[in-house]
Amino acid sequence: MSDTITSEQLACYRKNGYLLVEDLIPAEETRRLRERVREYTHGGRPADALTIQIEPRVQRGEMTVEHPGDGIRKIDGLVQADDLFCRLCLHETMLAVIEAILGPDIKLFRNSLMLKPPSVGSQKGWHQDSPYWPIEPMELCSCWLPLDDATPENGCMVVAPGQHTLGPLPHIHVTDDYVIPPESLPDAETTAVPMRAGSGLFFHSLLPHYTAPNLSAHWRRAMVLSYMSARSRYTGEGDGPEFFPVKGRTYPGCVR
Ligand SMILES: O=C(O)CCC(=O)C(=O)O
Repeated sequence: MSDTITSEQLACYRKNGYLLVEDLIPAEETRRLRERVREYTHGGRPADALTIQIEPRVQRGEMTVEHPGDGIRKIDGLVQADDLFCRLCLHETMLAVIEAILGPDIKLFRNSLMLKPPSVGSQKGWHQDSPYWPIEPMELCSCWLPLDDATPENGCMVVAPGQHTLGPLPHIHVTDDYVIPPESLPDAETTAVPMRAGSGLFFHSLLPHYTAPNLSAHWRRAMVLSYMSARSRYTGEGDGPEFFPVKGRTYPGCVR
């Protein structure tokens, strides 16, 4: 066991499906990441290598924003395109926690910056991540790391502790989302997890989670890095993409 995470913390992760590690990265690093994001969204830093998703209501013209950067919902590909985010993905403390959970051979499944601009950011309905993802076993671990303080008002994470043990739940398509129907998560206890910027919420890919719309005057930007064991298998069409190598070995017949 590393010094970063105790056996009690690991047991909590296995039982509840999540673990909060406050102040995972230094405040100065968080500030630099936040500034870098601002350069992409508002400062003219070239974003050609990134995949940008606009808030659906802004995209459809149902809502107007002062600056195009105020209408962005998601940016994919920062780890591959940006030195600061690449370093974050390989951050020593982050990887110590991931290694304690997943073992020594690790690949990155995805990296997304999730933005909730003030008064614009919409909710993300209750869902589990694994039903979205063509990976077996359904045992990925994401680190959700807010670059701004995350509060119930601006859309911090809300989780259903322990419900990852239910296995994959049904999901249905609704307007702009793919969610667990309420009857499939009856009477589940839920917990909001407010976090300081730079803290990390590590969560299992079967843990049901939700974020509220940002009704506040404050940004909520969060980087999410989803890691998997290099022994995982790709269950989509073909051999799948070559995933970003993080640490350790690659195994024949497993994710590339
Ligand atoms: O950051 C958010 O608002 C939602 C993130 C999320 O649900 C996810 O990454 O699975």
